[in-house]
Amino acid sequence: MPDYDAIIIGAGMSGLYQLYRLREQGFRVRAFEAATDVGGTWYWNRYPGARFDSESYSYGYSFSKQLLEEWEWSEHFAGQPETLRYLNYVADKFDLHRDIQFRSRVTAAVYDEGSRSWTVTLENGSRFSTRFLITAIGPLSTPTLPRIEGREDFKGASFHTARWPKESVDFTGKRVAVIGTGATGVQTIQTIASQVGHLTVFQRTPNWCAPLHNGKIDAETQAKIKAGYPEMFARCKETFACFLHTPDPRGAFEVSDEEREAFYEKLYGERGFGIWQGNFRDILIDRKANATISDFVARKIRQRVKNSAVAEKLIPKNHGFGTRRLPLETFYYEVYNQDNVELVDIMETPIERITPEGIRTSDKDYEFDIIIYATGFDAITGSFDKIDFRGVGGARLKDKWRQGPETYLGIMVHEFPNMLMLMGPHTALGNIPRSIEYSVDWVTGLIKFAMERKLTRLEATPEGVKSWTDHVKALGEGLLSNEVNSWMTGINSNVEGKQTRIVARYSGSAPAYRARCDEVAAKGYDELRLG
Ligand code: NA7
Repeated sequence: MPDYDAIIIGAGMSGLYQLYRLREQGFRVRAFEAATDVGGTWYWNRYPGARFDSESYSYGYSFSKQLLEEWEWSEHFAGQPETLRYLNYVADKFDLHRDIQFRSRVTAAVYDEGSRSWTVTLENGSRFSTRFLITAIGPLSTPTLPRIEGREDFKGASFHTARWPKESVDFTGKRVAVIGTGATGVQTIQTIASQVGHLTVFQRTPNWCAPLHNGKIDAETQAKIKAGYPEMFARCKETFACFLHTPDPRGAFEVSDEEREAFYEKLYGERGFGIWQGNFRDILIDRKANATISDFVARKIRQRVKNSAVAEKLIPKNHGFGTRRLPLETFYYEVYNQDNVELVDIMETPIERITPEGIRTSDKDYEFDIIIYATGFDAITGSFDKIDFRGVGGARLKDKWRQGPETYLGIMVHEFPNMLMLMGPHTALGNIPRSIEYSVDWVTGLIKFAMERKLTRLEATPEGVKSWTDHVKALGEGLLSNEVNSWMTGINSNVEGKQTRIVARYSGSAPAYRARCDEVAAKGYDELRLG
C-alpha cells in the first residue's frame, strides 16, 4: 500500500483547495511545497506593485460561504501582500498547514506499474509513494533570466521579479534598470519610478496596456459585494473566461464609427479587463476589427506620453491590441514624462552584455546600482520540464511533449496513469481561481469514483488524448493571439527549444470546457482506461 492516497505538488491556490477537498473525503493526502509557506504565485511574486488584474472579489475562493462572509478585500484589485495574507488566512482557517511539507522541492516522480503507484523524490533525496499524483505547479511559476553574457559579473544588486527578497528593497536615490515590459515589468516600473534616483527601462517588445482604475472598497460597496456573491459567481460561470467581463455580442463594424469610438472610450474608462474581455466579439479574430481598437489605444498613448518619439516606441507595431496578455496599468505611460526615466528600445540598440557596473548596449555603457529582471517565465510546460516525470516503462513526459503538450482534457496524459494535472496545458485558465475550483472538484470526483470502486489505475487513452489535443488545436485556429510570440504560445527566448510556437492553451469557452468534463464524469469516466 502506498504511503498516501494522493500527493499534491504545490501549495498555491490549486494545491490548497485540492488538499482541502481530498482531506474532506477522508483520503490520506500530503502536499509538498518548495517555498517556506503557502501561496504559490503570491508567495513568490513580491516585486513592488504586484497586484491582481482581476477584481479581487471575483478572484477569491467561492467554495466556503463563511470565508466569503469573513474576508474583506480592501481594494478592487488587491496587492500581493493582501493576497498572500488572504491565502494564509484560508490555510489557517481550514487547518491546511499540517498536511503540507514546506522547503520540499519535488525533483522526480516515477510511476511503477507493479504497485500502480507513483514515487515522488524530493530535492533532499527523501521519497514518498502515492496512488494518485496531482500536479498543482502553476502555469507561470518557473522564472527565466535572460541569456545575456556577463550577468554574473554585475557588482550591484539584481533580482528577478518572481524571486524578490522578503525584506524590502530601498530604491531611494538608486540608479535602477528594468529589463522586460510585460504585465510584471509594467507594474514594477510604475511603482518604483517615484522612488528611484534614475530609472532606465530596457524594452524589447512594447505591449498594449490599458488603465486598471483601481480604488479602495468603501463600506457600502463592501456590503453590496458580499450580498451579491451568489450572482457574481453565477455570472463568472457563464462568461467566456470566468471573468466578470465577457465579449460584447456585436462586431466592431456592426456599429457606427461614433458608437464604436464611444464604446472604446467607455471601456478605457472602466475598471479591469473589460476593454480586453468585454470588447466587441471580433477584435481578437478579425484583423480589421482589431485595428480599430489598436488605433484607439495608440491615440491614448500618444496623448499621455509627451515626447512623441518615446510614445511611438511604446506603441506596439507588430501585434494587435489584446493578442498578448494585456497588462493593466496605473499611470504607467505618464512615468515616461518624468525627467528621471529613460526608455531604451533594445530592438534599436541591443543589449550586448551585462558589465560589472551595469548594462552595455550597442551604443552606450549604462551604470546601475540595481538591475531588475522582469523577464517572465518558462510558461505552462516549463514547470513540468523541471521535474523528471516518468510514466509507464520509464517514458519521459518532457520527451513526450517535445513538439508540444498532448493531454486529455488538460488533466491527464496517456502512459502517465493516476497523474492528474491542475492548470496544466490545454485546460481553461482565464480568471484562474474559478477554473481551479472547477478542476479540483472534477479531479476530486474522479479520485472518489476510483476509491469507492477500488480502482487503482486510471489512464487516458491515446484516442482520448488525440481527440482533445486536436480539439484544442482547432480552437486556436483563427485566433490572432496564436500568430504572435508570447508565453501564451510557448515562446521563451531564454529557454533552449522554446522558439517555436505551440498550442499550449485551451482557448475555447470555460462553459464549453466544463460541459465536456461534466459529460465525461456523468458517463462514469468511460473514456478512460479504468483498472
Ligand atoms: P512576460 O509577459 O513574458 O514578459 C516578459 C518581458 O521580458 C517581455 O517584455 C519580454 O520581451 C522581456 N524579455 C524576456 N527576455 C528578455 C531578454 N532576454 N532580453 C530583453 N527582454 C526580455 O512576463 P511577465 O512576468 O511580465 O508576465 C507573465 C504573466 O504573469 C502575465 O502575463 C500575467 O498573466 C502574470 P519580449 O516581449 O519577449 O520581446
